[in-house]
Amino acid sequence: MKKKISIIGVPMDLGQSRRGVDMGPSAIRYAGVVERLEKLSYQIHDKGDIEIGRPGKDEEASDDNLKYLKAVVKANTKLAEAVDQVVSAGDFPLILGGDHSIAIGTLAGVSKHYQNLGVIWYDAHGDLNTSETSPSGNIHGMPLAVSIGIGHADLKHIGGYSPKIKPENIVIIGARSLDDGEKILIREKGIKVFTMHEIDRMGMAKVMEETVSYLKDKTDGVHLSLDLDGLDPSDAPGVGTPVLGGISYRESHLAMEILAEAKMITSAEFVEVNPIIDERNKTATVAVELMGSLFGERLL
Ligand code: HAR
Ligand code: MN
Ligand code: MN
Ligand code: MN
Repeated sequence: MKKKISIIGVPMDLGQSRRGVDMGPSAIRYAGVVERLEKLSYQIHDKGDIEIGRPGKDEEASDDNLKYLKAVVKANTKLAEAVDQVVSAGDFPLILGGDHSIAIGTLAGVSKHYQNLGVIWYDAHGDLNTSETSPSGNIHGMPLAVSIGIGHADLKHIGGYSPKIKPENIVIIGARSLDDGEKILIREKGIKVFTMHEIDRMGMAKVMEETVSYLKDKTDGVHLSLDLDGLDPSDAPGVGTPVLGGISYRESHLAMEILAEAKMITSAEFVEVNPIIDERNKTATVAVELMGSLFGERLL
């Protein structure tokens, strides 16, 4: 029987300040995600988009440095339910963002199905802020903290339980823009991080091999949360918060290929594609190409 992948789009951009990532799911679909994965002989079920709606004008402002908190909670609650259903049905959930705050809902839907879910966080950022440490109040800078049980109660308790994941089951890859509070949390919790320094020094192959062996024995499933800003802006220009000196296109393919070989990824999301600032849908196209490698495409 063909392995089934269920796609869920989350057209939401309220977790950050630049409008446009709400068009990410469309851009990724137009870049040919369904066709690409069908070629690899998966059975694809595109479940369409989670309905987000328009927030009221007064919704952005928040007393507690959490912009659009209500709207983000609402969207992630719906997403958690949709993802839960996909996993219950035995399908592989592939989530298309949307800003990275949607990882809160994805992980809420996935992690209840595992005793020890691992998470690979492929990102220029740590996304480990809280309302106290966030320089921006943007919730897309907080989802990893929320998922280990640190942050606003309404965010933590999406899905009805907290925490979703253990700090020792996380690997961050590609970090190069970490806020002070995030650095403290990383040290305090002992979170494994391969910054750009380690990627340059060790090479991506070694980084991924160490990631795989770090997670293999202690997890019973691994979620890949891939923020396109983990890549260098020259390869992925269509992101809201680009940071120079990122992971290359080729290193990213290698990373996905090593994950495919390891057969360890059980759910994935690709987030932060912003078509407004992209160049001819380049970033969405890169996302689809990386999905190809993740799901087993080979050059020969
Ligand atoms: N760390 C900064 C903040 O919290 C910037 C976060 C940008 N985050 C993303 N997701 N694009 O990784 O505001
Ligand atoms: Mn991110
Ligand atoms: Mn990022
Ligand atoms: Mn490839």
